[in-house]
Amino acid sequence: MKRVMSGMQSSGTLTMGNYIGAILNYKKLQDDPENECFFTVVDLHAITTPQDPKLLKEQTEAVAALYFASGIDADKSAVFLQSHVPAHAEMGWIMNTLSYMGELERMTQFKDKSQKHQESIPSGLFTYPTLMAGDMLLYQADIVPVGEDQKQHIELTRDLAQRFNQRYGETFKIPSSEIPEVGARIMSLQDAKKKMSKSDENQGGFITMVDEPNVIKKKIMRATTDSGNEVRFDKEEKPEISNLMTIYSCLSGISIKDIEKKYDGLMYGAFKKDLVDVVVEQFSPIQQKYKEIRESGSLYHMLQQGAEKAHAVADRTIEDVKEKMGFVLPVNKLKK
Ligand code: ATP
Ligand code: LTN
Repeated sequence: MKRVMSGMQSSGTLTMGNYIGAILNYKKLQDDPENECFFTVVDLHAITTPQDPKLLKEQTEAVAALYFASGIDADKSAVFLQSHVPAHAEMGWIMNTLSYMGELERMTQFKDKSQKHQESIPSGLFTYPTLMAGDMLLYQADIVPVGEDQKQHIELTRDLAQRFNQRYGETFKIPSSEIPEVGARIMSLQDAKKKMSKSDENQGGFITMVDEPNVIKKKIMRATTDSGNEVRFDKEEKPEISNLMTIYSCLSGISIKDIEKKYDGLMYGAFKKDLVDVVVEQFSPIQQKYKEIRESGSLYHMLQQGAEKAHAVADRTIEDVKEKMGFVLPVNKLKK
């Protein structure tokens, strides 16, 4: 059996970038009976940037419901909230003490995100990768499905795991990232130099998984393109249309080459109109299921089921880690 572990922040509503870059792989990995999967909503990570309490609650429930609506199955996988398993915070602290300032300073996500908070950078943004390392290591993950932007964090996790193993004896599996070949970095619809991100202030830059068809249409038709009209994949010269072609390909299963053939001689307008249909067709059934889940009142129970599975693994790891580090264990945890 292989362990699979991943998470998404409840810092906004999931975008098509999250869906293409991560959820599609979650599903593929879940459907392999050789894998045991843990998928979490990382609400403790979400608060590394300021969150309104009411919004955080709503977004956390929405992200969890979207996992299920996308086909992540509560019986096959453990789906849970990070804050329901306190070992995450504990392991995050331990990883924090194991890490060096220099290696955290090199993280590109920290460099990007801290720019938005010039005057007072939240220290949680700086130590974010150590909390994330704890997430993976608690479950002894073999495979971590993520988008391209998280690769550096997983490399750091591997270093921290090796450091721990060397200092305290063999404890952690060394996790590997699984990044899709196509769609690992979906770009903003308004600025092809920026990653599509759910916390972007420019709403036109992203499409969420719960956007209505008319909103999807507006955002795609207004997406920036170059001044030409040839539907041709060229990331350097034509980054905007290439991004839209990537989205089309990932959601329809049609290869980039075949998309080029299909739209040979046609203009951007015709391509964009079809892309609207492709996106709406993909998200409509998910949105229908999402509504049913939100209305059924079963979400909290499904998350409880996930938390129990997560606890069983995470609590064992944290005890082992603490014992190896020389912590005095409470009397009811002492081995007979
Ligand atoms: P935030 O804007 O709050 O930083 P985000 O939209 O970048 O959030 P995360 O919760 O940080 O999303 O990421 C969840 C998962 O989705 C990660 O595996 C991440 O790599 C992937 N992901 C996020 N954005 C994209 C994107 N534009 N293209 C492909 N994958 C993405
Ligand atoms: N940092 C990740 C979210 C995340 C994660 C994880 C992903 C937190 N913990 C563990 C994989 C495994 C992000 O996407 N920004």
